[in-house]
Amino acid sequence: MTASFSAIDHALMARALRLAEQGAYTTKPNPMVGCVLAHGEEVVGEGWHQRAGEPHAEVLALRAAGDRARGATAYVTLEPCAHTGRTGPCSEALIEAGVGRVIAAMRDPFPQVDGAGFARLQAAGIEVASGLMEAQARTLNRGFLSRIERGRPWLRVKLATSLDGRSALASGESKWISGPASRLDVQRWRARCGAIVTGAGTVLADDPELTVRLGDDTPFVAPLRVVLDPGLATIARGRVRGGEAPTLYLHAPDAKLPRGFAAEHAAVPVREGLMDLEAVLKLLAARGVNEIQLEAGATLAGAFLAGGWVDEVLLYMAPVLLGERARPLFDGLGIEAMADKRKLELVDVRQLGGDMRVLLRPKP
Ligand code: AOF
Ligand code: ZN
Repeated sequence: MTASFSAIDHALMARALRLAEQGAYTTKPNPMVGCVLAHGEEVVGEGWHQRAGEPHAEVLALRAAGDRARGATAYVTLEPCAHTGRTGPCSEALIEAGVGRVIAAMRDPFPQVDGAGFARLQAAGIEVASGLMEAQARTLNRGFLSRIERGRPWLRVKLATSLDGRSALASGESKWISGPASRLDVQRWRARCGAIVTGAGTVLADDPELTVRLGDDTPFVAPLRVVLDPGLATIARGRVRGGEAPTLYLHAPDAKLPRGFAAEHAAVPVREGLMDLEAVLKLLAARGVNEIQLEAGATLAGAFLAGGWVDEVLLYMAPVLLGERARPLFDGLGIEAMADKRKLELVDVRQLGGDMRVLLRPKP
């Protein structure tokens, strides 16, 4: 189904991808999807999926195009759906509107679609091609794809570090290493994710609220706050219990639940004093979490990294020195020889205020 694509095709798919991205804070647990309808270079309708339960991108683009959808090419960042979920099948809507051709960036691995949308379009005599700007589309929806294809959310670790690679003083004090521009940027990454995960140690040391505060009225769907607290040591304290977002406590099976404990909670197996991180990830995927942002100390961040669960590292490096007694970024990596060093790949580097932001992906 891969075809050769023209420069116009590329430009219009790029436009559809930019539209899709507008749903970054609101489509969860659904993927971000954009759609452009065009005759040649002339765009006659466009749309993007805004919220789960609301119309899909194609439907909005078809509405905008009206009669001009007939004979148009539809550029969609994900295979049009074939199922009747919270909304009707988009492949059917495209057929009814009489579009002439459908170009998708990628197939939708969602089990109820997974090629069935393409098949339906082709059965109706519509020319279908897929694979245009697929890498970009996969990057955009890395959270959704991770949940559907791997059964676990995409895991991003957010860290603030000094120039000498330290994340907190020996006392645990860490406020503030990075500057205001970095801290606002963190809020945008929080708004994207389905869950912000932290540990009991961070709740006790930093008392974070773990809500999204964008500083304006940009709409977002609040991420679930998750506290990994084997012994439920923090349930009676912490700002994480306040604010406008749900909180989930994950604890050891033998943890004692205090009488009248009202917060949502679930037991997760514990091995050698540490929670089974794979079980944590599975549990969150089952709840529809596409992207996790881990905001925790060196112990938990190190455990996730050592376990091979980290997909992305979002690092804010401030030009300050905290000295040799301060804490590292990741504990427990057990590196003794150069041959054991952990390698990461640079994805993006930029300056934010007086800090440097580095996005990295661990190498397998
Ligand atoms: C599309 N266009 O814009 C989106 C699609 O619960 P529903 O009915 O909204 O269905 C959600 C599923 O539909 C989601 O998991 C994904 O497979 C697909 N999303 N499909 O044709 C869209 N957002
Ligand atoms: Zn659809």
